[in-house]
Amino acid sequence: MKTVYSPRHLGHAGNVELVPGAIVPAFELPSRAEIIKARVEAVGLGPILAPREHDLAAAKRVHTPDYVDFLPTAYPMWLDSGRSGTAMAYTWPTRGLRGDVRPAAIDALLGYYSFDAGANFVAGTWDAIRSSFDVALTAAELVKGGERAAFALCRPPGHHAGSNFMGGYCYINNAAVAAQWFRDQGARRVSILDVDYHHGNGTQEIFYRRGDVQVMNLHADPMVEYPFFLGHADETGEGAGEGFNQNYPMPFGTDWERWNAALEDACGRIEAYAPDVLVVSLGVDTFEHDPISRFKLVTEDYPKIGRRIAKLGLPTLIVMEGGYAVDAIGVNAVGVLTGFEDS
Ligand code: OKP
Ligand code: ZN
Repeated sequence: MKTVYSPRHLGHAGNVELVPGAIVPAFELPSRAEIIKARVEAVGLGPILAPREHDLAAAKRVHTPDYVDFLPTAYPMWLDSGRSGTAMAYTWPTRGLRGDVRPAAIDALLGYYSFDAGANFVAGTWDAIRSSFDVALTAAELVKGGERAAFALCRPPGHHAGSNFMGGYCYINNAAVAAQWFRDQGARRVSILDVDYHHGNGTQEIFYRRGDVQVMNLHADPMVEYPFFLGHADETGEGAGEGFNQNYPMPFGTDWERWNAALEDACGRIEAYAPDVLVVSLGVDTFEHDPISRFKLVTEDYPKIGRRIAKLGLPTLIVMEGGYAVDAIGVNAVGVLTGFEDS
């Protein structure tokens, strides 16, 4: 399997995030992608390719143009306003406020275009976002060109980013952009399987009213886990999308047996949908030792995920999302890929 990777993610570094009661170094670290890349090399998964540059028009097929255009301006605006360090939102147009008036100040725009304080900017953030987008589309081209599968080693991740909002370390929704790109290239139906520990609220929002992209999401119950406000089992799509969104919220402590039952059900629905291509949002924060998550998958489980996905027999684009147990992230993420290759 070919991997697409860019070192331009490295500039997205030194970020901070809010945890209850404190501001701490962000868990979403540059070393995550470096360790996965090193593991791809160590196991000899296949060649590692640099991305080709793609027009941002492909991002504007799933995000609003004003949102995409905001992203490269965010940090320059932050600097122009006399600040340095990390640009972070602190105010949001929630219920009772005007969400229909785009404000002028960067302080307000950060909140206008986000649902939490988790998508922050430093000097290299836009370049990393841009490279992550290019990585996803370059890997998608490999699959379109006939590869059985390709691995987009995206950083930053994307699945919390919706049509006009960022959040949860995510800015451009790489998996959604790729799914739409496959549609635009002639795929009739595309399935997205999101196995990250957190609900892919952005992906769900983007495709919720569409029947041409099926979205399956396995994640911790949003009653008790981030992103909290979406990802319940009764969210099954709307209008033309009715029946094409499926959520599998699971309790803290979920182990392989329970998680695998959800995976089996999701795979059955994908088989019934019979898509032309599959996009996997691959998070390995389901790992027992993940520092911000509470599932109990073990290292030996990850190749099993890859084997089950391979059994679908579909052209498959695997897009990197979360996973914060940095010491194990390479073995776990690449374990999914070698499991796929072995079957
Ligand atoms: C991104 B992905 C406060 C807790 C918020 C956000 C987690 C984002 C996960 N610091 N945590 O789905 O792995
Ligand atoms: Zn996650």
